[in-house]
Amino acid sequence: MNIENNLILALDVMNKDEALEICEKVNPYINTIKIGYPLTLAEGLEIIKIIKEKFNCNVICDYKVADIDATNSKICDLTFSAGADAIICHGFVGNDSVQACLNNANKHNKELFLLTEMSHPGAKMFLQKDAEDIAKMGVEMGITNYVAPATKLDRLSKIREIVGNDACIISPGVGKQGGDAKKTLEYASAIIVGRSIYESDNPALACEKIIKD
Ligand code: NUP
Repeated sequence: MNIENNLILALDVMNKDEALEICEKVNPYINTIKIGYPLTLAEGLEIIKIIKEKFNCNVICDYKVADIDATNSKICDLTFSAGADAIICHGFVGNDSVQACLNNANKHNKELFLLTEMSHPGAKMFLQKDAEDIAKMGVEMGITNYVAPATKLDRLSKIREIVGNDACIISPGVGKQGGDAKKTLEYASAIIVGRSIYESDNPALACEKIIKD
């Protein structure tokens, strides 16, 4: 996936008009939009095509798919059929569940991102201890796209070491969660930024600042 300026917008607003207004403002800087449950539950899966058709951008669906294989497959099928270019799945559920997502992404000729470790403080409680094994599992499965935290650079660099330099790592946690764009990009292929852009009085300027940083 070609990610302009190595910057992905996390569009976690909860209404279509607001979402489109922000997309319009950041359009000169951003060609990859990540949507998640907030916008999808508010507006339905149709929002994927609406955004794609209006802005000709990549849409990554951050649905953190984490169920048994059969259910994962259905979730991916609906998401890709709705037009998504990529979906994010959890790794802690194990290789059969992840394989179902991978198979479905391949069937649709779309991409899968494997979430290894999360960026929030609570990730230390359970997920952190298994994150390296999750990344190793991804490599064994032939997965080339990962999500890893901008808030813990030591962990991000460890995951980069495991998945190798050719893999694509997208990294959330820059800005509001405390991560630094420039330092994160020493290890990550692209950063994911939400609130620091969409809550800004001037989302375009916020993008510009992040890119120039
Ligand atoms: O570990 C993760 N941390 C994280 O923040 C995995 C994620 N997918 N995210 C998502 O990235 C989160 O749900 C939100 O959509 C975005 C970060 O947004 P913000 O903190 O920049 O507002």
